Amino acid sequence: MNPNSNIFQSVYYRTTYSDPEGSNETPLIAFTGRSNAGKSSLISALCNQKNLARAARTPGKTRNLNIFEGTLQGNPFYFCDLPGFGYANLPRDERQRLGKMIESFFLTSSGLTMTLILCDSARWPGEEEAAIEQILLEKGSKCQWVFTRWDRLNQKEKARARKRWKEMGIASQAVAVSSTKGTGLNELRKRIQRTVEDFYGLPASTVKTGQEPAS
Ligand SMILES: Nc1nc2c(ncn2[C@@H]2O[C@H](COP(=O)(O)OP(=O)(O)O)[C@@H](O)[C@H]2O)c(=O)[nH]1
Ligand SMILES: [Mg+2]
Repeated sequence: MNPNSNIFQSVYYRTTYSDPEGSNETPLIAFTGRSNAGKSSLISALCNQKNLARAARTPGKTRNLNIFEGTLQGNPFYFCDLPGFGYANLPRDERQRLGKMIESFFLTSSGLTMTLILCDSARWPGEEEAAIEQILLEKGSKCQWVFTRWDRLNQKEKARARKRWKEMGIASQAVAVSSTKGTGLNELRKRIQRTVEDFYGLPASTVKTGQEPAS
């Protein structure tokens, strides 16, 4: 096997759901965060496919759940690109509809196995992110903090961000990523892969994921 191959290379766009329904037979990995947090870019970068989530890349345009499918040793898994919350330019009704949809997704989606909460590294997580984390904690569902656009921060800002994660008690689980530079992507791939392997009761993979660019 090519040592640089990655299971996410074969992920493809499957469908758009306007109504979040899940099946507990297939693990679903959700990507959530504010509009513009970098969800679509991260899905494309993780999968080494520049345009994978492009349809959903105009801010505020991802108003449905975009589902992507991949397989691990023949076992399917889904990625779900959720609509971004906090998009100020949307009409109130539409914002409320989206808020309800996201909440109902987290409350009812039965296949939900892991949720990546994306937050721009230049911001602190706010009420919305905390509310999602709370729902996941109550459900006992896995939560992964991802701090995006890490390439935009200088050393001082990076140190400040790391300090803040410690204060929040999430330092050990937070992963800083740059979809443009590739920072953190292998670490995240490993964590997602492990989660899918666990779901199917597979032994942990020994596939090499390659060198991580320095952060
Ligand atoms: N510098 C930098 N820009 C990024 C990165 N990830 C996303 N962006 C930019 O941030 C904007 C929002 O990204 P997008 O993936 O559409 O966010 P979404 O609304 O959460 O899906 C786009 O202009 C991206 O090009 C990153 O890692 N580094
Ligand atoms: Mg998007």
